[in-house]
Amino acid sequence: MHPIDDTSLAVALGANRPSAVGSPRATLLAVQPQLEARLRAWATQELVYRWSSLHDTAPVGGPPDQPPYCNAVLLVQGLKTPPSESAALQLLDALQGLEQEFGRDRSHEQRWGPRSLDLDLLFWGELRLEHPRLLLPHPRLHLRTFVLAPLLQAMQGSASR
Ligand code: A4P
Ligand code: MG
Repeated sequence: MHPIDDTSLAVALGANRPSAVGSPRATLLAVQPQLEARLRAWATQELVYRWSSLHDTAPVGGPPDQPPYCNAVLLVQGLKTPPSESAALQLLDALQGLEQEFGRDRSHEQRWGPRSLDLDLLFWGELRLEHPRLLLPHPRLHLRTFVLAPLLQAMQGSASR
């Protein structure tokens, strides 16, 4: 088990609607290298990536008839940048840019409804934020098996750079 330390950062991935590249599972596979590249550009340094596998999960909340989700978590380690509000907001911009590239359109969505790609920042070290655009740690992190199970798996997984 690789412990989470005060520089670790985690991103949750979720999808339950097709994107231009295909099914939610195909979307998450296509997103993986792009997310690594965005993180590397944001951090301007080499990072260590620990990925969970892809988990097929039953929807939690939202409309009653929404399709099942594919979920995953990426745990990032080796960051030298100290956690800060401005850097975290830049990272949120990068995550939302990637969501848009995979067809996310928030203007037509219901709360917790179907989406082609959701990228949530779970935590960055011990940074606590209550910014209008960004709450850290993610307020529902501890309530959701579709986040906790892949996070635990990422903590146990092997590393890539
Ligand atoms: N925002 C605030 N804090 C954060 C953060 N830590 N990370 C703001 C990312 N964004 C954050 O997000 C709405 C706004 O939250 C953003 O504009 C951002 O500024 P969103 O992506 O449009 O909506 P969301 O993700 O639906 O919101 P939320 O409240 O994070 O929902 P959850 O908790 O992610 O729930 N069931 C299964 N099985 N798998 C899922 O992945 N996901 C949801 C969405 C519901 N049910 C699910 C799943
Ligand atoms: Mg989200």
